[in-house]
Amino acid sequence: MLFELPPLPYAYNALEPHIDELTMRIHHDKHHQAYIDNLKAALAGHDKYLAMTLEQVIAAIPQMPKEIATTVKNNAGGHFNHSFFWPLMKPNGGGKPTGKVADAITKKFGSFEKFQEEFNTAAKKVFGSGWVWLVIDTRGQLLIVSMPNQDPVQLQGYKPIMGLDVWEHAYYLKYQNKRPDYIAAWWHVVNWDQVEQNYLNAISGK
Ligand code: MN3
Repeated sequence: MLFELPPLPYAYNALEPHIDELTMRIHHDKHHQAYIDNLKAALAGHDKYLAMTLEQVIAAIPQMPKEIATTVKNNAGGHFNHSFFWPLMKPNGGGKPTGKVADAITKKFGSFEKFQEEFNTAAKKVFGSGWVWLVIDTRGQLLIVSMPNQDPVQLQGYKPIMGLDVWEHAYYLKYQNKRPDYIAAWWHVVNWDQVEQNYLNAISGK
């Protein structure tokens, strides 16, 4: 069985004070695990999909039987998105991007600060539960996109570079209704080395 909870690449309290320990424990151990459990349940009896990688399952969603397609999208998306999200953060992260992704951000958005502003605006505007993503499109162009629920950006033809979970479960214990405070805090834990790696993988077609 390929669908398993990846361990956090740091301690539960490592992102304090920006992201609190209890939120990380519940978010990782309960919410992420639930997506995996629900994905397995939805695919039970559909052996073809159980033999696939998570990425292959996501790519196959448009062709899936109607009775499982939405459940698989929600939960395969949830599993992928969260697996992608944890390494995007690290203790003593933050600052500014470096390398090729930094150049691409400056080229596309004018400056890192303008990119950050646009990303923040998109994150604040997500209505209800969802994510905001920095992706590349099929031409390799950087783009900021919002996705509802756990909808995977791959189904829109994008490759993810970095993403921010703005579901209330990601911040409510510490920040309650103040999503903008959570977004501002999150920049202090961004792992720019991972963002650069994601960008290099994406543009090289990995
Ligand atoms: Mn989440």
